[in-house]
Amino acid sequence: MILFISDAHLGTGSLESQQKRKLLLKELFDHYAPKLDRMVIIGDLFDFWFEWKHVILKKHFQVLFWLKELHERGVEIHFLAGNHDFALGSFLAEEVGVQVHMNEYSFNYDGKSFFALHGDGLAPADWGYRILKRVLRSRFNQKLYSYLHPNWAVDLALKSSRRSRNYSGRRWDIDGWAYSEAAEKYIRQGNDYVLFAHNHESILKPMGDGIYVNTGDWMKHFSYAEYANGKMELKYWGKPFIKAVEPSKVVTTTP
Ligand SMILES: [Mn+2]
Repeated sequence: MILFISDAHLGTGSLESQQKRKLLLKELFDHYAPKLDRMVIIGDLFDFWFEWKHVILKKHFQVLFWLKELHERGVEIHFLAGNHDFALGSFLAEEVGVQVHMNEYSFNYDGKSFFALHGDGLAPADWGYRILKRVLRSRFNQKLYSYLHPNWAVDLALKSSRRSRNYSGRRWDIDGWAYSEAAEKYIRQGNDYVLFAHNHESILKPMGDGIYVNTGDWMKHFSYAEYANGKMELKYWGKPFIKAVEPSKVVTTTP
């Protein structure tokens, strides 16, 4: 059995909502641990990740510990870079035991082929972001950033992550087709299952000879995909945070 999950954006939101999201993740991990072969985290598990030579972010300790536990129980864990947690260093692989993928992760399982990618920058209109992505991901700039003191380097990053979410939160309805189109392309190339994340929309859609899945998020939807016995399913782990809000206060989903 494989589980696909993404976009929990841990480290953002009120402390109460962060704690609840973490505990729900723990519930999910405990529920699936005995039967799970593999877990694929399709990016943005953390709203921000950076590791200095001797320092990591303490607020993610709990979740990292649970991931390590899962790994020790025999689950193969794959961690794909998102646009919020792309600065993946050696800590995750060496200390937590997860396998890190900076871009896509494709693999075969039970005779089927899977292609997973966070999907930031997929939409053609995102050309500006694609340039920014190269800047953010450059080794040189990450080195420079690492010279900042963590106390305020992290605050700075969280501020800019909030800004990027406000900025990009507007266009998802327009860009949805770009994801479908990209999924179709990868299915035509022979993948049975194409999985994207990033736009916080939970989708499972048959396409040609394959299936396109978007794992949605763990902020609003608490959705994930489960693959077992030749079947892919989109599931929801309860919906504890969906409250009725006045239309003027509806918050756009936050990629
Ligand atoms: Mn994202």
